[in-house]
This record gives sequence, C-alpha cells and structure tokens, in this order.
Amino acid sequence: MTNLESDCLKKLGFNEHFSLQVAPYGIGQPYRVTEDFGLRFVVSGDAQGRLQQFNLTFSRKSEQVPIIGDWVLGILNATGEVEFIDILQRANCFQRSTDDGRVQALAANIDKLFIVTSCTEEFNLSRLERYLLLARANRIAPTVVLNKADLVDDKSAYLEQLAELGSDIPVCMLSTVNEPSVTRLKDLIAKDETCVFVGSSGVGKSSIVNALTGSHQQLTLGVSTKGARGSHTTTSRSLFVLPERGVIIDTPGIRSVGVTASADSLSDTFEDVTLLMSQCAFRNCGHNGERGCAIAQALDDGRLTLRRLNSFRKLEREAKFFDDKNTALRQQRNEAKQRAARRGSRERFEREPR
Ligand SMILES: Nc1nc2c(ncn2[C@@H]2O[C@H](COP(=O)(O)OP(=O)(O)O)[C@@H](O)[C@H]2O)c(=O)[nH]1
Ligand SMILES: [Mg+2]
Ligand SMILES: [Zn+2]
Repeated sequence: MTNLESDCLKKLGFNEHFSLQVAPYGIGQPYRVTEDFGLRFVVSGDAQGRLQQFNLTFSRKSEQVPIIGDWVLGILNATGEVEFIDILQRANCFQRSTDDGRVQALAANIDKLFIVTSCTEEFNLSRLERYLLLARANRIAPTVVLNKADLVDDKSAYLEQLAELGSDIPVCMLSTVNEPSVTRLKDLIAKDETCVFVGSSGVGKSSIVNALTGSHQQLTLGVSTKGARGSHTTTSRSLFVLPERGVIIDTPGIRSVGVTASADSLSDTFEDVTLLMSQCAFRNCGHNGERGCAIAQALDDGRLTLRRLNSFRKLEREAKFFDDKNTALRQQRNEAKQRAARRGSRERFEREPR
C-alpha cells in the first residue's frame, strides 16, 4: 500500500477528499491523469517516494474512461503499466455543453480557472462572461488573464472594459516574454492547487504554460514512459507540476463554449443586472424600456451597457434551453427504464410454473 501522505502525491494535488476514498478499496494506488490521448493516458504517482509516470490504456468497450486531472486507483503490473481499478469521485469538474446538448467534461478536480484572453481583436467581453458563468456553475474560482500586453501601448482601455465584468474578478495582465509578469501570474498559483488554462485558440495558453514550467517541467516529469510523452503539440491535454507551486493544465481551444448553468450561477455572474432587475419598480416587468424601469434607467445613464444586458439574456436563454433538454432526456430515460422493468416482471410472471 502506498503512503497516502507522500509528498509526491501532495505535489500532484492529492488531498483528504481522495485519500478517504482509497482506504475502503484495500488495494491499489492513486495515480493522477497527467496526459490524455483519448483512450491512452499517462498517469503520475508515487514510486518509492519519487514522482513517476506510467501508461494506462483503455479499450473502446471500457465502461468508464477518465479525463485529465482525474485521480484513478490502479495497480502497477510487472510490465510497468498501471492496471485500472476505478476513478475516484471528483471534487468537481470543468464542463461545457456541446451543440447537441450533451455535457462534455474537460478537466477534473480543478481549484482555479485561468480564463485567457489577449490584447488583440480576439478580446471579447461576452465570451469572457460565458467562461465566468461556467466557472461559477462548476464551483471553480476564476481569474482573467489578459495576455499579449506587449502588443499595445495603452492597456487602460482593456482594463476599463474588464471592469464591466464585476469588481470581484481578479485580472492578471501578462506578456509571456516579460518575466516579471510571468512571475506575477505564478504567484497566483497556490501550493498544491490545480489550475486550468482555458480560452480561444491562439491567445497564448501553451506559451503561458511553457513560460511557467520553464525547464523545471523536464526535471519533474521527465521520466521515460516508453515514448508515451510524445510531442506536446500533438497532446490534447497535459498536466504539469510546478515545483513549490501547484499543478497546471493546458487545454486546446474549444470552438463553442456552451453553458451548463443554474439560475444561481447566472445571477452571481451578472450580479449588477439581477440587482437592477430586483430594484425595478414594476413587478413582472419585462425590462424592455418601459418608462421608470430600473434597467432602462441604468442603460440611459450608462451604469449598464446594452451589450451586457443582451449577453445576460442570451446566456439565460441558453442555460434554460440546456436545462429543458436535459430534463426531457432524463424523463425519456426514466420511462424507458420503467418500460424495461415492467417487461421484465411480466416475463418472469409468465415463466413462473403454475
Ligand atoms: N506578442 C505576443 N505573442 C504571444 C504571447 N504569448 C503567446 N504569443 C504568440 O501567440 C501565438 C499563439 O500561442 P499559443 O501558446 O500556441 O496559443 P494557444 O492556442 O492558446 O495555446 C504564438 O505565435 C505565440 O508566440 C505574448 O505574450 N505576446
Ligand atoms: Mg495551445
Ligand atoms: Zn424593469
């Protein structure tokens, strides 16, 4: 049995939430998924007090397959591969909804979400709001990273726009070629914390991860795993350990960021809008420019932008659409289950000897 208090495991983000789950199995060791190739994974764990990587492979028929950041329970076999036992229950997970209404989990067991944008035409407040909503809905603390600051002389315009997202959202201005700014970002990563970088393709997520890991990454996870590491450009998702800091996860850009959100996470993300709505003098107001409407007044005197109001409405509609679709799906599945159960009991009854 592994030492569940091992420093290696702690560096990978192992904590009580997971150690409490391991004991009842009475077998196996915890490993964290550090590279995700779909059905083939690289996992990291404690090997006689040292951090080491191993391969873990699934087949297409496997009932459950982990994602990056998951903790799995496994047994190291004689050929140096990990044999899978179970996925430990996640503390949380960063997920989005896809165009066909499914939920797609992107990374598991995340403490902090770095939402990366850049000082280019890619910069888009409504997209940031979408990510912020997902962070809240998945119970992950968000920080906005404004990258490529070297490309503009006047950064204040960007910061002013970001202020619209709410005063409680931390913002980190960055240029990956500017070392002090990279250090400032590093200081936002607490020890043993797991952080994930998300954002559009091309904003600099991989560059940031490279700047943060520097050469340390090789020292920490450079153990040979029979060529499994490959080149990082071909890897879909990777997790790195920062010495004396936490764990960081790079993700590829995702084209559409569909939201899965509760009413609570929506009103948290748009606190200013929901506050105005609650202050509106009219009950059942549609907030569509009626005279005396608090929203109309705020739009008038510039406390609220039309962009933000529209963004709120759009995300509200989307979240509801997703919710309704899911409710319908759940209902269908339940009905199918009940039909199957009824059929089962009828067959049993008919086979009973008289
Ligand atoms: N000017 C500038 N370019 C950057 C910065 N960081 C990254 N880039 C460039 O942006 C492009 C996309 O970077 P990449 O890390 O691949 O983005 P990703 O798709 O988000 O992983 C590359 O050409 C990088 O060299 C930065 O701070 N300033
Ligand atoms: Mg990348
Ligand atoms: Zn109103």
